[in-house]
Amino acid sequence: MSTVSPTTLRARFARSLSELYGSEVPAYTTLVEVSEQVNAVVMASRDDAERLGSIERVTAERHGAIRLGTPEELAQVARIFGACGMYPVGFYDLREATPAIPVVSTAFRPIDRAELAANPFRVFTSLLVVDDRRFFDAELEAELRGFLGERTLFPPELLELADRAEADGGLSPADADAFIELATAAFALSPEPVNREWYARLEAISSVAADIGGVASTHINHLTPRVLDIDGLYARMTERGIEMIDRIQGPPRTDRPDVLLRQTSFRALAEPRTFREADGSVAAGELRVRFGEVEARGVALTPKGRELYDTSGIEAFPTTDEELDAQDLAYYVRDDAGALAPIVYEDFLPKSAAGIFASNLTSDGTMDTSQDGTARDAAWLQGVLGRSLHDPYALYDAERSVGAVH
Ligand code: OOG
Ligand code: NI
Repeated sequence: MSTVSPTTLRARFARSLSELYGSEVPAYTTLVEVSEQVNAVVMASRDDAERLGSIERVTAERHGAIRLGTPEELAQVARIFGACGMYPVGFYDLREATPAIPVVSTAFRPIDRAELAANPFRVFTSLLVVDDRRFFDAELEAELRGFLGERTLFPPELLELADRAEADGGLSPADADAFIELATAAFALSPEPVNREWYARLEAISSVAADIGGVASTHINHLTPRVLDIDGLYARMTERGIEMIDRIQGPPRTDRPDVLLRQTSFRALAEPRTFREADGSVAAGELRVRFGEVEARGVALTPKGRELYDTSGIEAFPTTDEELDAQDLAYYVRDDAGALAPIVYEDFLPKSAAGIFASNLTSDGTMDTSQDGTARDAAWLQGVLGRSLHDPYALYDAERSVGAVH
């Protein structure tokens, strides 16, 4: 019997989530359509339109964002993504952002170039830091732990299928169907009533804390298509009357080679949700927690290039691939003809992520800055995951040292 490979599971999972999210957030479908139009214009007008990835890759390319409450939930989702050939890469501490968000994050993604080319689906995954005293006092921490400890985000059957896929390098067609269905359903917006008082208490501290700890399930927060011209996309969405956040996050537009990642977003319309009131009655209401985002990707910067970007900005960069390579500012390999081929940036930017989180907050929340934050780092996250947490630079370095692309 034929086996459905992790690569196929990943491509199917990305498509299935895209269908789900499109049915839940219609503006997402508009964003995907406009992205495809913009990509068609770029393909028709630029000879080097595919220098940062084939049009097939870019058209299918999505990143999702999810938010979890406990280390156990994070370890479970790592098994589900592992089944799809997606591994944790990078550590992001969003508590260092302004406004501070009480989460630490990683991104699950394929790590080899061939897998990225086949389908680069990645998911920015955040974990609430319930014991950070700047946000949650001891009593609220205990209540949060109690609430989160009682919920089950991922059914046992889904986790068993995920483990089987990882152990056997894939699933039978029938198991693959079941896996995709269960994995997609785990990220659907739940019709379960939200406890109004509990949600409001958390929301006063952080809307992200309320989105995570105020409800008994998780959901896809956003699903982001990739465009080849984000300025063109921004203009077209604005023309259609969709209000975008006021700027594009990441490097500004320049004539230089595109580097890192540029992103922009719009706030989703209020979504209807049901609430359970203090007297036990159920009432209709709405929440605005999910939004639309789009991104454009450029060449990955080396640690030296990243340092230059963080301290001096993009205008300090040389204007050609040759110079970027010669000064060891960005990652390239040589193709068979000896020409430089960019290694695409496959990760996220903490400042942009903070801006994306912030664009979607109803308030800055509250924080007790007289308290110390709880220490969290990559080693801690790796312990929670129970599997290697990859360092993005190590992956880019390895790719460059392997050499030529064919
Ligand atoms: C994640 C925000 C970060 C990005 O693209 O930088 C992010 C979230 O809102 O959960 O998705
Ligand atoms: Ni995002």
